[in-house]
Amino acid sequence: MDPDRSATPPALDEQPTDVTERSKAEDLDLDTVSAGEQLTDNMGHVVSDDQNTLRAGERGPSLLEDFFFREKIHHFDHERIPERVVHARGAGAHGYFELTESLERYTYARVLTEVGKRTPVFVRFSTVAGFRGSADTPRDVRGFAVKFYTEEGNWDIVGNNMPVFFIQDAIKFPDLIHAVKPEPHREIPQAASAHDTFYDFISLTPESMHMMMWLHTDRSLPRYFSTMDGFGVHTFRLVNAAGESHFVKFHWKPLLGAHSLVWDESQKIMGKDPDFQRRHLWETIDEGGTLEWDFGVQIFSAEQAAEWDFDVLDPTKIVPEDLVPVRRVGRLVLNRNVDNFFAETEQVAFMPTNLVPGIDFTNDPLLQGRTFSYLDTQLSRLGSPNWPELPINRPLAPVRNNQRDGHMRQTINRGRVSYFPNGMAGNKPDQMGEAGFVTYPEEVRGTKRRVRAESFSDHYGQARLFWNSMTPVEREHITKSWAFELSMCELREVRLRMLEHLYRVNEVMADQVALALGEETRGAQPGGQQDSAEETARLARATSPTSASGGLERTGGLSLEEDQPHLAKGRKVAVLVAPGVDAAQVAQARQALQAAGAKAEVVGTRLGQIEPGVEAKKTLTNADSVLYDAVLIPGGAASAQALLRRPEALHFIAESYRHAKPIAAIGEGEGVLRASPVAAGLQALAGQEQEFGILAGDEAAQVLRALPDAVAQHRFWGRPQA
Ligand code: HDD
Repeated sequence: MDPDRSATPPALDEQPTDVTERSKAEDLDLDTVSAGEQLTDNMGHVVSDDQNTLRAGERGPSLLEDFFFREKIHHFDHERIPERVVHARGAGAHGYFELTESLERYTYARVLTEVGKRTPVFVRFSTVAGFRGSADTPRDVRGFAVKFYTEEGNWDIVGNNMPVFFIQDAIKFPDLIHAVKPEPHREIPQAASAHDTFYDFISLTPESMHMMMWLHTDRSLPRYFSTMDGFGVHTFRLVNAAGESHFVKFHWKPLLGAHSLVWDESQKIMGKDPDFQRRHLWETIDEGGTLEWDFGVQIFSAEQAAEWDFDVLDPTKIVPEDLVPVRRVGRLVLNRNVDNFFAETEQVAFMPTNLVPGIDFTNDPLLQGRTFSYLDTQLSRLGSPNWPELPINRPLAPVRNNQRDGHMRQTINRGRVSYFPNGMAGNKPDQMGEAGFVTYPEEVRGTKRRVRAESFSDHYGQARLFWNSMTPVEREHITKSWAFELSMCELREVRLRMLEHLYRVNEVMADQVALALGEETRGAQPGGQQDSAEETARLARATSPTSASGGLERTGGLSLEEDQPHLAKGRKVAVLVAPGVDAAQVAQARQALQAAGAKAEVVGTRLGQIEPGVEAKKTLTNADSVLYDAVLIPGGAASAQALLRRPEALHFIAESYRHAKPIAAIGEGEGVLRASPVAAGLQALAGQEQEFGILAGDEAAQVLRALPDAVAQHRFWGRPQA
């Protein structure tokens, strides 16, 4: 406890039930300490010398009685815990959830009925396959886990940034994860699905095909945490005060829209800044900003679900938004960084079994299996059944039960009674019947069998629906991603098995991949010119009939290119400068971007003050275009000359161009742009530059007026490559 605060933890019965936005922060404060003046050991003894062991004689042996030494080394020797078996790499932040529309008609959960109430939350984002020390931006699914500290106990939505999953039954989860993790004989490759064991498994698991289509879009390469969707994945159940049940799918829709990296960029970021996304999360909040999502629900009845040609209990299926639109009923705001990564982000434990009254499970066999795994894993990760007492995990709702003892027990339970029924404590704490969590009384009948329901058997229909709902650019990215990943598989038999599946999803896509793999095509893709405009147009036209889609051929809500909000907020623009740069233009750029919620970062030919008011905290040596959303080259003859002499500056521009990012140049800065390797591309664009995100001119005001909109646009596809 922080000596400055001198707070005393309340006895459990007195813990606050009036949950407010601030209350989790106050709760954590009870265990938060700041560095003090005097160094002590863990027993409170003030330390005289922490840098020299106690020894017999200046050059003699160390003494066993040196309890300061032993304690320090003992603690160090044990300061690692097992990383999460999946989702090991992640970052998190605190914030709140605010309901904007009551769902009283469907549920009696207070968190979903009390409009305007701010419930504290902790959110952790993660990759799945990589180890804890891996990078932020591999091609992978992202975890999106939200813990609501509600007054009725903790509620966790342990979701992903994709709405479906690879497998239909939890018993296959260890197989899936063993296949995707580094291969066991040589522990290669790290944080990558592009290898034999993964595709060996996937090629023999056709139920994964819909999820695999998602994995091969840029959705598996989110730009920032703040530009990715979140999904509860499973169909859950809402129950209202009258005991009526509805099904529900949970969604998180980012205010900034869902926007992604491109594959080449994401690979480079893994080297240039492996902490890219967690840094952006930290810096955004540290600078007073927020990350925000709308909370959406798709609510439907069992009768509606019975009409559809797919099973809503099958986690490899979405409920298309064109069948049931997403209703936005709340918002999630992240606004506070952790004080300590290990104590909070590493020790936080999410469980799909953390539900509150009015929200319930369904019989989705993946969800059913998850009800075991998350409780179980915390024991090996956190080491004791008392892990719910950890500050980040403990609820704000009071905890009163007869559980006692165990490693690292913190709570001091008064009294003689730790059993029920009891006469000595008046049968307290009592079971509350209908006032407690009551399971929805679903009628269930059946014969015990190890089977997969027939209604789960369509594995390609929604994969096709997904392909049909993509734009030409997205189709091109999907095809290239398949070509890359399968080309990394050394075993031809694995590649061929995968191609068979791709042909069942879409023939044009499969032919393109077959071409890239040097295999026979099947006529859907004549010519073999992968990148030609003709092929792109053909890809755009290609659709295939679907099934398991509620009769839809395509649906909204799947594309990253259509119907996404476009805001410049949270974006970072590199301003390339050298001595002699026009400082007024740099100031103007900073202002224009700030007004749109974006940031200008000066990247200099060297560190430090370049001109009055222009300080470079980044340089051409330690920064790179992949870390920015756009680039600006301001005027100033000497600056432009110096930039032209630096190959890194020209590479910066060329790569921004290739990754379809906005490029702006003012005055002499335009000369740098036109002399860079993109010159030929720019010539081909003559007259259409602005349409393709190239803003160049002598008028600073004019260029800078257009820049925030171009930054918001995110990417300008289809530029001619030089
Ligand atoms: Fe899981 C962690 C999401 C299926 C077993 N899972 C974990 C995390 C997320 C998900 C976001 C990280 C939580 C955190 O930040 O601490 N998992 C999902 C989703 C799934 C899913 C969306 C399918 C819809 N998971 C799933 C299955 C099993 C597990 C079928 C086991 C049968 N997941 C685990 C786990 C983890 C975990 C081993 C590792 C660390 C942890 O739980 O706390 O128990």
